[in-house]
Amino acid sequence: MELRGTKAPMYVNILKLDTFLCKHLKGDSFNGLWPLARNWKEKMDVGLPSRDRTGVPDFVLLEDYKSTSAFVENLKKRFTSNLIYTYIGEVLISVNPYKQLGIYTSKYLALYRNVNFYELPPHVFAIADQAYRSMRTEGRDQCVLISGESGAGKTEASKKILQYIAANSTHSKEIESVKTRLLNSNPILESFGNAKTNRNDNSSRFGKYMDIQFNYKGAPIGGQIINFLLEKSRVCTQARGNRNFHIFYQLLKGCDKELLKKLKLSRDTDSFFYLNQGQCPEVESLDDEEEYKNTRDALNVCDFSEREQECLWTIVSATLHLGNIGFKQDEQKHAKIKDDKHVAAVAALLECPEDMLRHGLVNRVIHVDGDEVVKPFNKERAIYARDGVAKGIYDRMFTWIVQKLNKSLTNEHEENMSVIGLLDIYGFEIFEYNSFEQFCINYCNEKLQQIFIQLTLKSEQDEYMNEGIEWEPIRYFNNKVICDLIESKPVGIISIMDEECLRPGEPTDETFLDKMSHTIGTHPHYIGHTSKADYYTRKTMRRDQFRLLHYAGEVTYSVKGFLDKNNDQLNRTLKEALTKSKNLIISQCFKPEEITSKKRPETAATQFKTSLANLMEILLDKQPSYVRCVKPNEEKSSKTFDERLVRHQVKYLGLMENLRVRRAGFAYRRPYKAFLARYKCLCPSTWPSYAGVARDGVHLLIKHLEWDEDDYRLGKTKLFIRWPKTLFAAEDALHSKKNDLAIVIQSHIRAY
Ligand code: AD9
Ligand code: MG
Repeated sequence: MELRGTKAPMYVNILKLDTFLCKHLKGDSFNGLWPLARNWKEKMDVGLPSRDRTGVPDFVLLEDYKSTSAFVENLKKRFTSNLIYTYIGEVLISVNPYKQLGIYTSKYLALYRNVNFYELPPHVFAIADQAYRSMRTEGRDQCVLISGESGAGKTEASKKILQYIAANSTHSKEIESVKTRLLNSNPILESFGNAKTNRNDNSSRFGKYMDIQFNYKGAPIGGQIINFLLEKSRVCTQARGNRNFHIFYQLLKGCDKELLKKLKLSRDTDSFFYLNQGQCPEVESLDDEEEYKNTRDALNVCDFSEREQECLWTIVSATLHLGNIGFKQDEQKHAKIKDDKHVAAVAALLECPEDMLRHGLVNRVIHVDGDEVVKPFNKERAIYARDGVAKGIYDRMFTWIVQKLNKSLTNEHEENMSVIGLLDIYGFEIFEYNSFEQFCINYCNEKLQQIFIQLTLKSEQDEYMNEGIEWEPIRYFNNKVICDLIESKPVGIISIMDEECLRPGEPTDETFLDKMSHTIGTHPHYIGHTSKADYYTRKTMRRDQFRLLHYAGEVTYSVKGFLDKNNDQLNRTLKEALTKSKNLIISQCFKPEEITSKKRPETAATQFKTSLANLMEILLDKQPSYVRCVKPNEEKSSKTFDERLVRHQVKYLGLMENLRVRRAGFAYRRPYKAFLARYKCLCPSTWPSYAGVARDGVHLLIKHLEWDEDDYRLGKTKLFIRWPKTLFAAEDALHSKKNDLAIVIQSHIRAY
């Protein structure tokens, strides 16, 4: 609205008018964006021809809302019209366009600022704006949960939300530095935690939850990141078409000659075993050399000192040298180190005792009655020990980086702050071969689905009940039963696995599988060899497999490696060598207490379970928004919409269930006071103010607007509107009213 800028002599009066308008028309029709909103709304009106081509922007408007085919068809229409966003009520569905659409520019950032949710086409910025405004106006912490399968666009969505918040939150010089750090934490984490996979050139191989903290003025003052379960096996092995974490290639391609020499490296990625297995040194969409510069810049912005950066490079380089340590085997099948050069390089780079490292790579030392007994490894176990060190140092370095970022993002001044959390976590995974990693990832998705159910489906029903609105309970599948199967004690899968890991004797993956069959073999969501599964099901499973009926579908896991991965133990001698390291980061990551402590460290699955339980507590405390990301095809193409693939995702994201509940109820609801404040000018009895109870005022207003009885319900504290179109009619009426008022203003101005 230009009025604020208008000069005296009308200044005082215009200001009065301005205040008058702001007070009585809390809204935004003067922001010059109305035509856009109007176009959008026209498209939403049932029966308009454009709807056939571009689909509906909110699934609640879908006539055949129970049909998955109609749902997928609508997504397809929108995808082919470059409309990648669609709502289910307030849940945003986003389909990866695999091309730049020009919808994240400063123009769009301004467009969505302070505009009510339903007034503009669906967009991830609308979600960000709503979260930000609810945090400010209602004073409630928010979180945005972003889910979807690998390559569906989760990380991009989380970056857009951060971009929106950085651009549209309060500004000041001091705040700018916080914003820059928040934005720069992303390239650092992506360099060390993302990798090229067959599904995504920039796949996040860790889960991430990030809190953005705000002061009472709504300015970002700090942040905190929690990382989950880095896929550390990638450090040592990559399937064909996959790469190791980006940082390895960035360092080799981008660092100067001097550093390269110091790190005893060559630029040839193929000369490193940890880099050449995927046979994919280059990725078209990635410029490793350029990214190295970006990573260094970001490290500088986030307060990583020169020395700390150097330590990071030595660890990355030591990891590569570890991978090149080969072993041979003598007649007694004892492993011998083949190439001393690389052991020496690792010891020199990590500044730890070479003899200890050498000894630990080929021997296990056990303590029997106070005596040390040395047991030589065979070649296979030596490789396992070597890979254990590589995974251990890389994984702990990653956690160290997160902690360092948290220090850089710590807000030291303010205590009373509000928070918006962003969760970007791996989606459900069903591969041909599923192992411990998929088990953890899918367990995580079960927990998130549970929270989704708890917070949306259930709270939706609860709200109707609390508001005293008649409501036919909707039946939905509660996946708690599967979460319990995995995590309950003492007969959940994790518990059984832990018990087997700790058991004296010779526990193996097979004994673990047997134990599961005995204890949970009859569970309705577990299928093992001795359970009562039908003949066909069992025939399709190998002896080393078990199957879980997840909410998203069946997944068959191979138990191979479960116990080792869960134990996650580094050979004691090697760990001791690392505790003696003079490398700044390694010495912080491997503390001597770890060796001396009698307490057994928690298993990987139990640690993961605890971190998920903490995450659930954090999320349950906040008001959630959802972005559900969908991948249109497996080819990373902007042209193909694979209906089968999308249908599958619609199913496992629980979108049909979500729509069913939303559609069974009311698309829109607002507290009486807020509703009246916005629309009171539409009724002579409530304008310019209404002295009575807000609920009665709204009732008068609705009567005046002649709404159909069935289109709304009056709850205890809120008005419920069944269809968005009812709301749009009110918005249109409001718009014409504001136009009339604008004319009045103009005439006031002229009169001066
Ligand atoms: V994974 O589980 O981390 O493997 P994500 O995070 O779901 O996965 P990501 O956000 O990385 O997927 O998106 C994959 C690629 O799709 C990006 O690198 C972009 O090239 C592309 N993409 C995703 N979203 C958009 C978008 N809104 N606009 C344009 C996009 N391209
Ligand atoms: Mg990602």
